[in-house]
Amino acid sequence: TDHAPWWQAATAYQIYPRSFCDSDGDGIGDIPGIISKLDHLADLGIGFVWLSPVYASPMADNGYDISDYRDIAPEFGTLADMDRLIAEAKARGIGIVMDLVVNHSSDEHEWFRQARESRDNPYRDYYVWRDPAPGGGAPNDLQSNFGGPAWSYDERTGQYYLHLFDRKQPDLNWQNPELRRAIYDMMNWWLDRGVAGFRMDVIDLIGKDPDAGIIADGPDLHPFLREMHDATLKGRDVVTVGEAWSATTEGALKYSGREAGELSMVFQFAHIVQGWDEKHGKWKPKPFDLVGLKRVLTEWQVALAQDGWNSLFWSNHDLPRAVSKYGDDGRFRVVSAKMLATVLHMMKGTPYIYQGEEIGMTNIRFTDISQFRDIETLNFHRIQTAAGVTPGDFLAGANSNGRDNARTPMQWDASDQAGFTTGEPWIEVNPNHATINVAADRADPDGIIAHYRELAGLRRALPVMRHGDYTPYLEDHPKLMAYARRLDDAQISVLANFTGETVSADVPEGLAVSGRAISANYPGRDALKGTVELRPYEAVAILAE
Ligand code: TEU
Repeated sequence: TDHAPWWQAATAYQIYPRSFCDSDGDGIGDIPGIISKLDHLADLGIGFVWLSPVYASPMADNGYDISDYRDIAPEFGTLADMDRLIAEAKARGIGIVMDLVVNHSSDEHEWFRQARESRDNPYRDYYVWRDPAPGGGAPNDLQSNFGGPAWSYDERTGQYYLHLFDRKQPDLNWQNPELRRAIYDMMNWWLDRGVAGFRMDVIDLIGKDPDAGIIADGPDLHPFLREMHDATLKGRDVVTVGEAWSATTEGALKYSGREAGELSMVFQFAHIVQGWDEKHGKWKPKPFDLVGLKRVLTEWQVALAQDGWNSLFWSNHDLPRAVSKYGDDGRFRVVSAKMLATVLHMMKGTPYIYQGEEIGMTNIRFTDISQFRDIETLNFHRIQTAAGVTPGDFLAGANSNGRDNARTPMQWDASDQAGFTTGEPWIEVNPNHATINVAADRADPDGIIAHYRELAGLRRALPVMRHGDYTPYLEDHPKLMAYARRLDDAQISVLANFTGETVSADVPEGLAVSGRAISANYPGRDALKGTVELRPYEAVAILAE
């Protein structure tokens, strides 16, 4: 554990730049705004920031559609601003991890402009083109993740191009070695500029074989990632995290195993997807099932115990707010936000805080489709209401699981637009910013920020928190989550109540401990033994003494 990489001791923080802090009043967050808030992150004890895309982009998908990988979108700033962000963050001990979106580009990228000119353009093969099916129409029935066919017809050259997301996000053709070389060169260009690593967007899709209908986990995925590693990451002390919705525990080891030579870790989504409806996916809310959630979390903790490394997260820019999904965003908002933090950060892995989670920001309740901005939500609204879903039902689903929940502006203070902008924000500020905001939480020594700061400090200080093994208890209990971490003689026992009721339970042998509460959301508990009464959303982590 002495030689463990730095990112195993780090707490990460995700910034969605569009919604973080606007320095110039245009209603859109920007890089100078981020720089002005670096002290907030340093105070939280953040080790690295995952910065969602800031590259040049027509913003069809808020930057996940890149038109120039070596430039910054004007609404976010300039390359000089980016260099300043990297330097100012570094001065505070914080690394900046860029979002690498290379499964697809924007259709406004120079490569695609060239590619669609003619079938023999040198860039044609940077993208995936196919003839129409023999009887006409799309080459096959692959569907886009944003709804509708994954193929769009391009008049000028009479072929279809593949887009697994919006039609403005054409898939890059990883089978082309020149394209791969161009991406590796670009990655090195950013690494040489001082970025601390990459978060790799939908990286599990790059090895696809669309003719065989294979999209995720294609045959060339791991060979490509090893090649990328050799060409870019090797020998550099950086952190990489691949977004992999398809990852199983076995698959995760292929990416992050010590012999794999690919990535530091992946974002796995099994714990998220277990909460989705089998048939209708995320658009149909399903009652919260703690036993199911624990089963998945435990499976991942156990599978990556000896090798590989977990990422730990409740939320990101594509997901609902943690406290609304897994806690209580009303009466027990503050205690339940702390409970979720303790339970997640005490597990083995690198924890990611999504902006606003550190103050317990909640989902927003929109009443009309016109309030939504997200391309995925708007596309599915069109498709599902045309297929007979009532507007009311769709709204309920979007309010529960839609991506805009995570994208309402960061709530800095109680002023008009929450201190996010002096102008008109690109998406509405949650009206609850009058009470839920950074200034108010900071003013409370017992606030949620203080709780997260403490967890980040414990992670740096305690080897058992970083490297201890994980043993679950009370696995079938529908209201409580319990586990112990052990390393040599050290032990941490964690017990948490996921309900707003008082729950009493007999502490199982093994979990029982007395010592010191190192992370807790109620005072006065420094032992777990016999029968305990857990208060609403109570969580405690006790370090054995
Ligand atoms: O998301 C991957 C992805 O598959 C999403 O469509 C996801 O399934 C959905 O939003 C879950 O609710 C990544 C980025 O994180 C997302 O913001 C981008 O829109 C997408 O890739 C395309 O780049």
